[in-house]
Amino acid sequence: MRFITIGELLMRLSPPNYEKIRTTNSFIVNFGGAEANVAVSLANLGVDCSVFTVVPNNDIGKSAMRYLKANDVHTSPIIFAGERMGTYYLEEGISVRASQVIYDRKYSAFAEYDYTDLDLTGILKDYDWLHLSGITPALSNNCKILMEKALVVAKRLGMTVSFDCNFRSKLWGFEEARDILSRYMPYVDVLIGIEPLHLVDENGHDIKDGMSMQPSYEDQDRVFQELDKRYHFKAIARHVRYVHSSNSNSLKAYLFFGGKTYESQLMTFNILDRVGGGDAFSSGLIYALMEGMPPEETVNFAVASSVMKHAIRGDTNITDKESIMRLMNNNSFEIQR
Ligand code: KDG
Repeated sequence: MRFITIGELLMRLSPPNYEKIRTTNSFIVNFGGAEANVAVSLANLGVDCSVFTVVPNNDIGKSAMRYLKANDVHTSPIIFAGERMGTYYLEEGISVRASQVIYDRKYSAFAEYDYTDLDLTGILKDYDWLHLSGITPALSNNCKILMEKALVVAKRLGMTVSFDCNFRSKLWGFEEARDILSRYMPYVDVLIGIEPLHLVDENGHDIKDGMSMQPSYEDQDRVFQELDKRYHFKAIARHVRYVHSSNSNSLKAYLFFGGKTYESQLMTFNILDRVGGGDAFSSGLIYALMEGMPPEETVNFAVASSVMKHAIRGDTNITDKESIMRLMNNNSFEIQR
């Protein structure tokens, strides 16, 4: 399986030792971007991965390329153009203090590029799997055009398309996101996350009504079944977080596969760096689906992959399959179902 993702690669700047952005004198450089995070994690699991993005042709763009190459991600589809590398600042939270993200990505090379004449068929034709996320269309009208083209081309080429809704309230409003992302669903095979999708039944009622952020198995199953009736996904998955403090969470996930909903074990863990936990869930899920793991194992592998990321500094799950398996099989975690 050859995997490619399309999305903005971001430079991350974070003060050391839980210092505040306001008072620090130095920043640690990492690279992130939700879609690239998935590619880097998958490449570390041994999958053949490429990223399509646009970065400026300067030393910042080159440093970002070095990061991808160092993680065995192919960079050949990447375009060098524009002026600005999308950047974000991360102030890590601790104890009672929440973390803080400040985006500095407006007018970035990726957001500003004109994709109208881009030969996406030429770029995607050699790949089997395309991963996209709801962050890209939030960035600019050019990026909305890119998303629509990518979905249509991927379907025409018979690729498997995974899509992580990844709603970012700092980038766009809930209603715009809901309307645009809902239109993508007929092109998606593997859906990750269900917010902010618009899911109404024949009577115009939202099928998510009454469903809490921490749903019961029955509620989750009902929504997955309804979603599947409409779009016939290959798989639908979401993870559910239980926050205990800034530095301690529990995580579990639900997977809909072959007409049935599976619930993972609940894993409780301490947090070193929470950023990219959702992307590590996606990479674990995609990897398990590519490998043809049974659904019970797939959902547990995806959760363990995300849990592992929380113990790694930076946005990506730089780890191997054996470490995730070992974590997944550690019986000290509470089994829910
Ligand atoms: O999911 C992790 C991402 O949030 C991080 O890498 C930055 O891509 C990013 C974003 O748009 O928030």
